[in-house]
Amino acid sequence: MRDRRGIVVRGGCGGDGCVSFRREKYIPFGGPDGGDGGDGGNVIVVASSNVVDLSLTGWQKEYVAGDGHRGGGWRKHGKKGDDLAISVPVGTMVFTETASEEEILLADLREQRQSFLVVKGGRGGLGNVHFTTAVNQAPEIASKGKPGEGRCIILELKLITDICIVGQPNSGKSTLLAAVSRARPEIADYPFTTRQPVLGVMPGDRRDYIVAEIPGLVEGAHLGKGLGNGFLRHVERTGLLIYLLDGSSPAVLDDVRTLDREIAVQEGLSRKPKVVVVNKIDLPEVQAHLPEIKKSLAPILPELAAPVFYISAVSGQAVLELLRKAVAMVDQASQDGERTAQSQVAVFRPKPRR
Ligand SMILES: Nc1nc2c(ncn2[C@@H]2O[C@H](COP(=O)(O)OP(=O)(O)OP(=O)(O)O)[C@@H](O)[C@H]2O)c(=O)[nH]1
Ligand SMILES: [Mg+2]
Repeated sequence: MRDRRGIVVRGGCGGDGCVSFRREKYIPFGGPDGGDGGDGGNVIVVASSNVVDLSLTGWQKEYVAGDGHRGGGWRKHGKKGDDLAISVPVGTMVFTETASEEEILLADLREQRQSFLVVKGGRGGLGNVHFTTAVNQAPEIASKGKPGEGRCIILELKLITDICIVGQPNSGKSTLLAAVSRARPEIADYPFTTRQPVLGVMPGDRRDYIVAEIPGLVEGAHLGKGLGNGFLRHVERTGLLIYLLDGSSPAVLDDVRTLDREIAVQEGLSRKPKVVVVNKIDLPEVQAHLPEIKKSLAPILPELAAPVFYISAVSGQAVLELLRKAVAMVDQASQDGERTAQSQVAVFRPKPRR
């Protein structure tokens, strides 16, 4: 999954204006009639739910819109250059880089079909009709079309999800995702089976919820261990985090602490609502240790402000209860988010001019 990419975009050149004179039988000195050139096409970035990553159309680095056509005689205006629409996944952010390598956000495409005009095409040149003056009634000049704007942009995909399952490798993230949604990620008894974020849609009573799983996080992921922590950018815009723990691990408490440390490295993630989930309780050895696990987790739950569930993603035990709670927390978080967004809306009260 390609989730960050720098490209060069360039608007089309404007078409040249035309030098032409009206020549018709019985009309002497018909005057200039050269039309204007068409404007160059614009480059637009459009969010589409049919696009899954930023591979775009291969390894192309420069995206150029169509050039405007030349103007013609009879005051004919040249055709406008074709716009170039670059389709990107929903959740793509468009940045530009300043000279000091600081990234400035230009647009955040959060909704299907939301678009952003990145660069404009050049203006078409003027035909010679515009150059007549009192002293020059037959100008033989027209202006050239302007070149389109050019710019380097960085596209970065940050998935927008409701629930994101994070955990150590092999804890059963893919199994849980497959149990709650139609997604069919690869499930296998070895670490790092999942190497890319996987999305699934979970049908709810009031709406569908997007559930995601990211590849396993190990201790030191922020230093590049395992598959690294680059996938955490996809967790930034989730409503709820599920900390999925392997109940058969010898030290479940250490696992949750490690996981929380790795998550906290990414700014803003430690404030997200969380649910701690201990998986694989169908295994007899986990059942035998369940009282110990519960006791060991007791002190960390208030720290994380998270409820805990003991489930089996394979047998489905307690999965429904987990989902009910998760959905309620997501709804609550989105209501709170709406309330803060409303309270932040700027209200302009312009005073009447005297
Ligand atoms: N007994 C039992 N086994 C489970 C359960 N959940 C997952 N497993 C098994 O644990 C192994 C790993 O499951 P995955 O779903 O691939 O785990 P993952 O967390 O996605 O692993 P990675 O993608 O490698 O990080 C598989 O063999 C699953 O069958 C469970 O509830 N009970
Ligand atoms: Mg997996």
